[in-house]
Amino acid sequence: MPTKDKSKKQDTVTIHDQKLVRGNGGELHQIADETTDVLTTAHGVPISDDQNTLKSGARGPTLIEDFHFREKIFHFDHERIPERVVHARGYGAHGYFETYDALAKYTRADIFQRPGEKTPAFVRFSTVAGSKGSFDLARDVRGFAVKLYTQEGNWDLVGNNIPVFFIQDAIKFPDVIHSVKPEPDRGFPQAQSAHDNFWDFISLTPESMHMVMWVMSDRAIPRSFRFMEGFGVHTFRLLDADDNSTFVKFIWKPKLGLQSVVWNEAVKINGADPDFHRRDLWDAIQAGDFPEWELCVQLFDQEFADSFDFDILDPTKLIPEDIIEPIPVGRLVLDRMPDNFFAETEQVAFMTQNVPPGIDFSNDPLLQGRNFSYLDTQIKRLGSTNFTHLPINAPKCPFHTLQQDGHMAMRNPVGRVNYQPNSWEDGPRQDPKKGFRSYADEVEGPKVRLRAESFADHYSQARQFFVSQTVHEQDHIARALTFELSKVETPVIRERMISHLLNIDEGLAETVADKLGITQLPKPADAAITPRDDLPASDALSIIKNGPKSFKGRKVGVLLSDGCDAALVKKLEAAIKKEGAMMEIIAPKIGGVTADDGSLIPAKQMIDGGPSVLYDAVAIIISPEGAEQLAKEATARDFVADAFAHCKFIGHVDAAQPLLDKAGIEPDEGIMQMASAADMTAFIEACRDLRLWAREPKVKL
Ligand code: HDE
Repeated sequence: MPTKDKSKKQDTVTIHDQKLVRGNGGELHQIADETTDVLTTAHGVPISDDQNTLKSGARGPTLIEDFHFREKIFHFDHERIPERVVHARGYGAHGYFETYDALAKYTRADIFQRPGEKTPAFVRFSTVAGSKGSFDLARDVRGFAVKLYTQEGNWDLVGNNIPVFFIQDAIKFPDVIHSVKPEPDRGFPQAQSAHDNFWDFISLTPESMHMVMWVMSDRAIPRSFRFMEGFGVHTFRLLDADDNSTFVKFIWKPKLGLQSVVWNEAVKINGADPDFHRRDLWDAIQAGDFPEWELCVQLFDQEFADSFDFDILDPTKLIPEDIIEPIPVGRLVLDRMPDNFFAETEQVAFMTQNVPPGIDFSNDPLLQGRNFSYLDTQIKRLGSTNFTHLPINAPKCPFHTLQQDGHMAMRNPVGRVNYQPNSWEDGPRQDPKKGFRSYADEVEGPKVRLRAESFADHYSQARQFFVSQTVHEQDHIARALTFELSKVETPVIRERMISHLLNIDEGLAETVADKLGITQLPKPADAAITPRDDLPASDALSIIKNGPKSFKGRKVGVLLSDGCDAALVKKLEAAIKKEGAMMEIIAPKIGGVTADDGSLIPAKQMIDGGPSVLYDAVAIIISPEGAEQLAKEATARDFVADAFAHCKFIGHVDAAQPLLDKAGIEPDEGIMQMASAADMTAFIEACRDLRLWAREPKVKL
């Protein structure tokens, strides 16, 4: 029987007669009074029987008088709140932001004034299209929303892992989202863009072409939240103490480098572990392996904006890092999981309009629309204007509003003053010096519904993205487009997409057309501006060129059998640990294996539950008998065959050869012998490349 953990003392405070418990991060949560071990109703009445409803006789009807039953079921019936209309599936973690150098030259934002200062942060990663219960490895954009609890108010940087967006004007947002969500008549497909409605909309929306190239790349199937970048997307402003403005783009760069899975792997991971990304973050943080990102800024002035090839207000364009180098200004560390998923990850409310003094908006029409949308959506989802009273959303700096009442008001004003100006001494006052000021942008012009001509080039950066990729990444883009369009049932939509691809890269258009069986190439789509083919390739756009330099934070799946070489397992474990990587043991039985020295090595996974798609590299340390037995099992053969097909490094003992042969493995430099400690080191060093891409033409990913 589980016993109560008496060592975990709770830090409680009482405010307005209400007992609150302090969470690990200092935030306050409401709790039931834990001084009693007796189960009570929500009104505090002790309960004598929680197993049976009140009935008229043991076999009689239930009585309406049973207030305990009524309250219990009533509360259960109301447990759900509406899921987010987009980004419904998400996973969050707490941490902090640490400022590097003072940025006072550019901004008065308090968070950037004192080197070394730590600001509490909460981050929520998400997919966009799928519902709350969908799988993690959908081909999709990932949300990267950061709430920074600064000393001058919350700053929400609500970004994505892709630096551009599908549309240029917020008025098109419901359309793009409707098109990607399940089709309204049939209610499917879930969490997928591979269907007619999405590609119909996209093929009729040339401005989405740049984003589509990113979404068809491996950026849309990240290996982990820990290995992806985050982008603020829009151009923002920094304002100094005198309100001088500098334009800024925000980028989060993962310390562990970039990494994605391959599509065939993604499909299998979704079956093997639909929670792959959330489990990965949970495991890393629980193991004390805290993920980190550097916040980088691309700073530029009006003169640059006027001379740049594209409009800096256009959210379908980026500023290549070769043109404006991102400068690191601080680091984000995630070091604590929420105490309660619902209270924190689900109820957190991000809003683009949450900016502190010193940070301001640009006129990007998508950002302007977002500033309008995010407040609205919180009311729908959280049900009250008082959603800022929830601990996860409340500022952690001193604050004082004159707002009052409303549903579920938990922070109620004391005293007489609830208006301004007033004649009383107390109560908050506006402060023109300290307060938030908008940049005094000169605005004039007729009231029109127009798209700026400077937004008209939809293909040049799409092409730049494509030519910046390695051949492997280009091949993945071609395959992704082929897969997605193969699920489209209406031929004209497929052809329309080929006509856009012809404006991006002819070779790409021809490859995709050929795979789709389109023999006659359509005409290139009409372009408002002739697409440029002179934008230089940029290495920052490739994942493979920005991979890790070590195998740190990655996971090796180690397949063992009875009779395996215990000393070798220990050597491998040491090499993995030295690199800062993780190891998970897979065995024919969950109980583990008995090694050659008689020791019992426990397993985390049974072979059926631990396919190799869950790991970055695999090692096979089995006995001759084990190899013979495992060679007969489909799951073991798949374990090896998949690792090979996904270009992973495979370390193995000699005895494993029969299993490798049965799995159809052809030797190459990624299939490595394991007999000594030196072999283990060589194996882990090879793993730093993550995949042996040279194998790819052979296995055709
Ligand atoms: Fe969002 N978006 N969005 N979005 N968005 C929401 O707000 C919206 C856009 C992003 O983990 C909603 O609280 C409009 C771009 C993230 O809680 C909603 C437009 C970018 C999250 C909304 C955009 C994003 C959201 C739904 C076009 C990247 C999840 C629930 C004008 C820079 C935040 C919610 C979380 C969530 C509206 C476009 C990122 C409906 C109208 C571009 C990461 O308000």
